[in-house]
Amino acid sequence: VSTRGGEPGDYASRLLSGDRLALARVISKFENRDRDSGEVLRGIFQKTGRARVWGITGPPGAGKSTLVDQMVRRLRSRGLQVAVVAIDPSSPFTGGAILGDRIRMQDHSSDPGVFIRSLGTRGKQGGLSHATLETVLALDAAGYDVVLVETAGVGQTELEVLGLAQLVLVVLVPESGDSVQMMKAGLLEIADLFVVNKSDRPDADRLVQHLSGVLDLGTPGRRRPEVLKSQATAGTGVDELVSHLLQLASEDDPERRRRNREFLKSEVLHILTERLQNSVRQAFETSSGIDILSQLESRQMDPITAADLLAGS
Ligand SMILES: Nc1nc2c(ncn2[C@@H]2O[C@H](COP(=O)(O)OP(=O)(O)OP(=O)(O)O)[C@@H](O)[C@H]2O)c(=O)[nH]1
Ligand SMILES: [Mg+2]
Repeated sequence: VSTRGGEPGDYASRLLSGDRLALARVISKFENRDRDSGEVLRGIFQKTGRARVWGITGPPGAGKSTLVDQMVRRLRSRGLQVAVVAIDPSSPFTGGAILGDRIRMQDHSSDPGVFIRSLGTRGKQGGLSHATLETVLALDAAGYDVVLVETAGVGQTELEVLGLAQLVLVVLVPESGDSVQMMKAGLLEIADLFVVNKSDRPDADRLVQHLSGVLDLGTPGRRRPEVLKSQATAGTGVDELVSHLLQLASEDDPERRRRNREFLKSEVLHILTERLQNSVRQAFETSSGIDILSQLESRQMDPITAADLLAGS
C-alpha cells in the first residue's frame, strides 16, 4: 500500500479493495470533473460490468424513494449488496422530498452492504448522465451487486440518464391515468416493468387494466412489460417486484444491449463535445483567438471560417 494516498492509482485500488471512503471520494471526483478522474476511471473500468443497474422513474411523489427503500431491504435479505443513486430533482416542487428520502435512507446507514449517494442536476446537458454513468461504474467496481438509480420526472435529461440502466422500472400511481398518454413521449419505450404504487388508493386496478391494454398493442421487437401493483409504505408487492426484476436481469435481451450500445456511444460523444468546447474556449483566450474574435466583430471574418480556424488550431 502506497503512503501517497492522493494518487489516482491509489484511489482506484482503494476503491477496488472495498474502501468506502475512497469510493465516496472517487464519486466526488467524477461529479466535480477533477483533473485526475480520467485516470481513476481507467483504473477501475476493467472491474466493471458485473453489477445489475436498474433505473427507477416516474412522476414526482409517486413513491419511488419509498419503493427503493423497500427494494433495498428485499435485496439485502437475499444477500445482495445494494447501492442507490438518487438524482436530485431540479424541480422546486419535489425539493422537500429529498430531505425525507435522506432521513428514510438513514435506516441503512449502519449496513455496510448499502451505499447511498445523491447527484445534483446542476451542470449542463449531458453532464448529469456523464456523472451518473461514472458513479455507477465506481459502484459496480466497488462490488455492489445491484445499483438502483432513482430519477424523477420524464424529461429529456431523465430519459438520457436512464439509458445507462439495464432495466427500467416505471412507478405510477392510480391517478397517473392521464399521464399514460404523455408517456408515449419515450417512457413507454424504455420501460421494462411498470408498477402501480399506492395500490391502497381507489382505481389502482383500473390503471393496471388501462396500461395493460396500451401495452398489449406492443412495440415491435420488445418484450411486453408486465404491470404489477405495490403499496410501498406497507411493503406490499415489493418482493414480487424484486423477483421479477431479478428474473428479467437474468435473461438476455437484444433491445437492452442495443440501448446500452447507444448510451455508450452518446457518452463518448458527450466527452468529445465537452473537450472540443473546452479547447475552443481556451483558444479564444490566446492572441490568435482574440484576433479572430475582433475580425468577427468587424465583420472581416464569418463564424464558419472562424470555427474552421479554431478547430485547426
Ligand atoms: N398511500 C400511499 N402513500 C404512499 C405509498 N408509497 C409512498 N407513499 C407516500 O407518497 C409520498 C411520496 O413518496 P416518495 O417515496 O417520496 O415519492 P417519490 O416518487 O420518491 O417523490 P420524488 O422523489 O419527490 O419525485 C410520501 O408521503 C409517501 O409516504 C403507498 O403505497 N401508498
Ligand atoms: Mg424520491
